[in-house]
Amino acid sequence: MVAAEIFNPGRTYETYKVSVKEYLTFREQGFLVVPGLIPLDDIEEMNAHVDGLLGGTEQIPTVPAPPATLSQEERLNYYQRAHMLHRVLPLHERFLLHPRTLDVLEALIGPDVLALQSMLFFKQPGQVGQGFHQDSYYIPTLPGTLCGAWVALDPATEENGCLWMSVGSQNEPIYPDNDSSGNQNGDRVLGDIEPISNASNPDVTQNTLSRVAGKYTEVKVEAQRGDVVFFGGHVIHRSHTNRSKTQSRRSFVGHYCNARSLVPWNHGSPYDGDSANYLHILGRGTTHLPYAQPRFGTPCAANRPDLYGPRAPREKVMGMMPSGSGLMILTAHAEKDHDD
Ligand SMILES: O=C(O)CCC(=O)C(=O)O
Repeated sequence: MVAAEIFNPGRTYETYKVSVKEYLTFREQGFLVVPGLIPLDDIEEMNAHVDGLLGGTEQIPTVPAPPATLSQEERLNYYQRAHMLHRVLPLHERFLLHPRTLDVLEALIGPDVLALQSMLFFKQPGQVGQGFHQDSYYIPTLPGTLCGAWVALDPATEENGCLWMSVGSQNEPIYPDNDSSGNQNGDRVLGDIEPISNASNPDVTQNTLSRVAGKYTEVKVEAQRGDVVFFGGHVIHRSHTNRSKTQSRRSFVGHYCNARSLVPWNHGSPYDGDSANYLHILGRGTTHLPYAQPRFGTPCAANRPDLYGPRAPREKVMGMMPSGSGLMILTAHAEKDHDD
């Protein structure tokens, strides 16, 4: 149990140890569901906050509050999603840097983990989903180590618009998109890669990434409150409209990468130099690259290296030497070897 008390006094967070089977599952199918990773007390705290936003009793500092004149239905549909709230609201920073989420990321893409983006999906009844896309097209990391952590705040079902993953597509390159945004991302080095069009458009006749997705079996990823779906930046995924008349499908999504990757991305906002690493928070481990401190002091590697800092063993100087039987074995270098 690490730093439970300082992360959220009064609550305990047992360290989550990823198994070899889970590690393999993440690689074999492109995603991994960890049931009940986030304690329900935390989920309820976030849901009360989301209710407060929709009810007008709480506000997003960067977005105008819903006008008081709105009907109940208009109020529920005022927001669809909100980005980067960890930079303005302490609760979102705590969710982005949740120790149990970082435990899993440390094993899947670490040991050094940089926290890049947070998103809150409101997905009320009738609200639309997001068509086939690959997250690494939008958030480039060099080398590509992007991983999403999708936290279910409500039970997510086929009816209310759960995630769908195209299993095996995690091995695909990132397809450049002929969109008009001027985004130059995608794997343009491959000789025969054909750009696609309209990624994220729910209409599969417009979104030609659906042709690539068609090579794979698509599976729905239903989830309970507190379950977390980890998915790599290459896997093709989507979600559908919430067809429930009564059930919202709220979720919190964090995006992360290995802290040794360069990140030429700041959610569309300007940054100095070639990469925006200095604006993203070091969650676990260490790095030779710049990083940011959490604005609201959530404990993580950036401000508590004593708890969450370097995990990688330091190299002991070894060499291959013949043993008495003639076999080559690894042995520590003697002092005199260094002097030679
Ligand atoms: O939650 C959703 O409906 C879509 C989420 C998604 O596609 C993503 O986070 O990349």
